[in-house]
Amino acid sequence: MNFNRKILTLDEFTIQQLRHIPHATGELSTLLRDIGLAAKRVNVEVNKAGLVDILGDAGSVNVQGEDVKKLDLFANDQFTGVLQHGVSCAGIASEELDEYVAFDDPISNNSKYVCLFDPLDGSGNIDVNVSIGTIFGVYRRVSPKGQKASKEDFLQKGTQQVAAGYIVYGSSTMLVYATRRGVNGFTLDPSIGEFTLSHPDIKCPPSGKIYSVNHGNFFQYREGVKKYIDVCQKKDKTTGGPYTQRYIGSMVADVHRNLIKGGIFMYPGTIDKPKGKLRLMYECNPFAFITEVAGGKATDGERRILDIQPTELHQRTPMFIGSSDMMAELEAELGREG
Ligand code: AHM
Ligand code: MG
Repeated sequence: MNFNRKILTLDEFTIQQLRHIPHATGELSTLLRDIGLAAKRVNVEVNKAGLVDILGDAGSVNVQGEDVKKLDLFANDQFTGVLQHGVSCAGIASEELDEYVAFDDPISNNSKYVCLFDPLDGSGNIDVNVSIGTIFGVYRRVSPKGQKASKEDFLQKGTQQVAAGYIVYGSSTMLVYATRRGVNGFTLDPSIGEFTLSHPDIKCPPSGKIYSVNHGNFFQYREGVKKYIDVCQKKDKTTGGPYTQRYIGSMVADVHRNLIKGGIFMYPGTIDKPKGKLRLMYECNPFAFITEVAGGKATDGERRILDIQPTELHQRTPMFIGSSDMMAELEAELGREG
């Protein structure tokens, strides 16, 4: 065993990174630590999801006579709970809640940040043991300190994110987060119960060979998207095509893989759902921020995702995200649409 290798935990790394930022108060590192704590609790439950199913399904009562909570609601409670009881977060918004929640107590009212999250994305995959994840974006509040957070704190453009990240509950559990300084990945070491720095300074390769899209909707996509899927499938010496198609149906796992290996993920609008399925505020914006910091791109087909002015907490948007060269190929096809 190599005792000389310094293994940095999430907390150590974050404190070190943020120490260099002028006027940093440590609130962001505290908030990220809180998220790490909730992630560990959710991880424990995700790992026994199959057992919970045996003991009693959501909405039912387990053998101890306690209510069994759906895992996505459990995750929502965990993330909300750590942020509410921490010192950095003035309020949250979640895929699981219709409205944002402004915490109303003296500490929270003086906190610097708000956090928007999808506590358990891809939760339809839990019962078949496929990777799922948590996605979060952190914004500096714009309302004055000393009072409750307000709607405008939660409806900021993605460019205003101070940090964004995700947790993938997969073959191992990883937490990846970005600030403007870079993207770093931490793998949960179950033997010590700590997230440890395993993927420092993640860069999205400019080109890749993986495209991820729900092919079942092919005939519902706009012309440029269909043409681009053709490009992905063509043998071509310059692009290195045909590319490989990979689609887990869990955005966290799909985008994580493409971020590391290079690739493009698409959730276009369809004839039936012109805005697609994914939510701008807590699914697309965090990934757009992470991917851009890592050197990639994210658009809705026309605009940069991060530039979209939100009007509603739960609004949807088409999303195209990934390696810059592949995004340029896609944009060329979209630009040729009649
Ligand atoms: P969810 O928030 O209800 O879990 O849905 C989001 C998920 C994404 O993780 C994934 O990329 C997408 O839905 C898959 O949708 P589809 O089955 O339509 O391809
Ligand atoms: Mg979701």
